[in-house]
Amino acid sequence: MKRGQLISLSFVLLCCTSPPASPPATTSDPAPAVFHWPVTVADAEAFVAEAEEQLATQWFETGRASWVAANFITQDTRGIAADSQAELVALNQQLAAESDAFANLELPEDVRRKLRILKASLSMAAPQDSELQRELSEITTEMEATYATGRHCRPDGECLDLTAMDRRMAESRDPNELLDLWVGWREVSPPMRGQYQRFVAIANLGAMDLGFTDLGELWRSDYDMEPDAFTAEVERLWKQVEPLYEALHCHVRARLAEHYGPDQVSLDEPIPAHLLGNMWSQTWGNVYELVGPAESDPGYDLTGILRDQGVDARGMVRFGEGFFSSLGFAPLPETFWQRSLFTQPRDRDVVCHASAWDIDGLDDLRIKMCIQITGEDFFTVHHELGHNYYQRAYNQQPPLFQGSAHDGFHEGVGDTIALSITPEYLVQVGLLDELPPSDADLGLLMKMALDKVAFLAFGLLVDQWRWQVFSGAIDPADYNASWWELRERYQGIQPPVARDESSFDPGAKFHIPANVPYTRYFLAYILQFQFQRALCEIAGYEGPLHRCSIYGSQVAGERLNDMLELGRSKPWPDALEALTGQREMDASALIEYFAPLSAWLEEQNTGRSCGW
Ligand code: X8Z
Ligand code: ZN
Repeated sequence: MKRGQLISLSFVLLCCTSPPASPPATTSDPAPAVFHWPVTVADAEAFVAEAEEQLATQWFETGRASWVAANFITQDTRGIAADSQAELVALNQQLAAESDAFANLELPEDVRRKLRILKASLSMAAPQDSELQRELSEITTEMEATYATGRHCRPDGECLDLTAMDRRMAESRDPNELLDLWVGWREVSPPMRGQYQRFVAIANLGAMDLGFTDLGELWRSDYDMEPDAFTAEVERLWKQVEPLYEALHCHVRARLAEHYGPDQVSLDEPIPAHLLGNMWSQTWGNVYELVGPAESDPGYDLTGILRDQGVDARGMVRFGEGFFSSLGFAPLPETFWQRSLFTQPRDRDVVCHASAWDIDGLDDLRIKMCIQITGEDFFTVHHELGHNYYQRAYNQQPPLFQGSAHDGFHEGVGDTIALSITPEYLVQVGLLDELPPSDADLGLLMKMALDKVAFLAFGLLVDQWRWQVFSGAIDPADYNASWWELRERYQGIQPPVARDESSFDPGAKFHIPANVPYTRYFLAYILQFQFQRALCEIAGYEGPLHRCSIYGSQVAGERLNDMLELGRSKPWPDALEALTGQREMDASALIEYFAPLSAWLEEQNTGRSCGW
């Protein structure tokens, strides 16, 4: 989502999905709407129709400018993108303010819903002052460019970008090298600290102009419920999964302590953040070989298979497309293959963080990703394609309903499909010769838990931090300390070296400089198991949830499409019900999926002292 990533309407943007848009119909007129008092239902309908046309035009423009800026990072492309984003912010803000004129009218439900979306789906708001709008756009485009062009030069003189550092973090087991990479990447973010503080101040003013207390409340207002109820909902879901997270943490810490020794990992302290195989310790699958059950190895390694078979970046995307086709979705348009970026260019900087784009609100779909030939990126390719297929499924909706039921749905679709990448599926598509023995299940489940269960704590805490930053509960003088308090409280990790306020470690994670809300991923990591359980039932699968693949099930594809094509035309519980029959988000499918592993972890952890 690009077009909206830094911008406002979140349906436009979903980190990684771009704002929908239609090709420009007419040149829009930014002059404020004038209504005669008293306003009527017909005025409201006309206002919404005009707003949709103006927004669609601007999304299209800003989408193209942002695409070019992310694919060719230069001073000029940045300036052009910032100009265009400032225009979009101004338009959003103006329309959202004007929509207040209809607040007291009895309106048809779809009009009322569109007016609400106009206000609450901004990921960034700006006051109605063109200087401040421009400043806000410049800050966000510059922070994102700083992140995307960051480099770290190692003691041996070699300079690495984030893609290369990610790879080394995944593969290296040398604590000194890991520490150098971990500290080195965090040198990219101190220059963002002042910019971020200013960003918060301006964006909060914009949110207040719209009647919210701060930007965090605006973000929490886009879930078809009161913002406080949403906060409680997130907490409820976390409580469902917290015991499983703690059990996994306990086991992983014990095994890392065996490998690295008590000098590096202490059994009653948080785990040092550089030892978990990921720059942000957000997924731990890369340390599988250090912590997996010795007696139950999965017997295959997807990275090795892809490399042995000579599958390249495009080939990985073709596998993803093939999966969706097997469910009955139409193939991706030819322009997708022509316009997407699949590999990191050697001669220029691009924003490598993976994203999916919808440029025209019809079928100009693209992904932008510096694909590495790894099992991890095979999953991320499916994640991105999930955004594109969702975007296409709702392209018949009017512009303000082109978006997901809520942002966690957008993030969860591709991941749901990727849950079907089971050994059976890999055999079916010729990536694996024979099925591993069924006693390999524990190993497969552990690998999955290291990515999916470990992520939950990180997925939660990023916005716990931002919500408090936006509300003022966290003072700018404590940005870094408060970040590490939350990292310790939720994830049970600690920085490998002392950190202080000369650093700005939150800025070393893409979604902070790019201003992409993060609770969506926490929700997606729960929803994807709920979606998968429903799809497996629909496909007629019987057996343990973790062995189910819906590959080839057209009936499952149809039901998935029923949910996707609704876009955001209905409250999200309606969309959830269309697929699962349930109206509440619920982690019981995730718990069921990992049940065999939970039992094993409980045995392993007997006699260990867990917690931190
Ligand atoms: O940012 C992403 C996607 C694009 S929406 C690659 N993800 C989060 C992250 O990388 O931090 C997917 C999982 C979490
Ligand atoms: Zn995504």
